[in-house]
Amino acid sequence: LNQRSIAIWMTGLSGSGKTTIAIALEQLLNKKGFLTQVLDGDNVRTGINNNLGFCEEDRTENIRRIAEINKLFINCGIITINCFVSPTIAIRQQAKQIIGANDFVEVFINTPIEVCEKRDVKGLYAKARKGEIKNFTGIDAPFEAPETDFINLTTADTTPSEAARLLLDHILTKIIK
Ligand code: GGZ
Repeated sequence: LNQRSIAIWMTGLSGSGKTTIAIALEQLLNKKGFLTQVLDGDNVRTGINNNLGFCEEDRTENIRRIAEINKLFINCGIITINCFVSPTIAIRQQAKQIIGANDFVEVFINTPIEVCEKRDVKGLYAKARKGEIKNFTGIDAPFEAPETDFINLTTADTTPSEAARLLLDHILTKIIK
């Protein structure tokens, strides 16, 4: 294999654009011949983590298991692209510690909550405002933005494919052997 594998760890609010950027990045990487695996709620919370909810303890266990899954992919040379809210500094620190700081690139998908709420792709913000969903990140559960050692991507003024390009430029030197 002509690649060094790492975990790309995207954090951000629901609807911030994590998965959209991940898929765009995956296509760019695949075109260059890199093997990738996108991990997000749709393929992890529906399966291996389907016994977990959104209280702090369950989120921590969600991210712990995901970090362990990351190690398996990295071990066989596949670049992982993670799309999890992972709302606190402590929860992301846990992931970084399990995966190893050398193989961990943190990316903040920095979309203001007003924009996420306006998009409301899944109608979850409306439900959270009505109290039909409790513990919703940004509404009645915390989100802590990264403070150090992260790549900042904005989406209000950048298209997903532009964001993916910028991200690719950041990681290319890390993944070429
Ligand atoms: C946050 C929630 C919640 C609550 C359901 N809080 O936009 P989505 O739908 O697809 O992304 C959100 C996803 C968050 O799951 P994660 O595994 O990324 O969260 S964490 O890292 O905190 O464990 C959203 C949906 O699940 N969702 N309820 N209460 N997001």
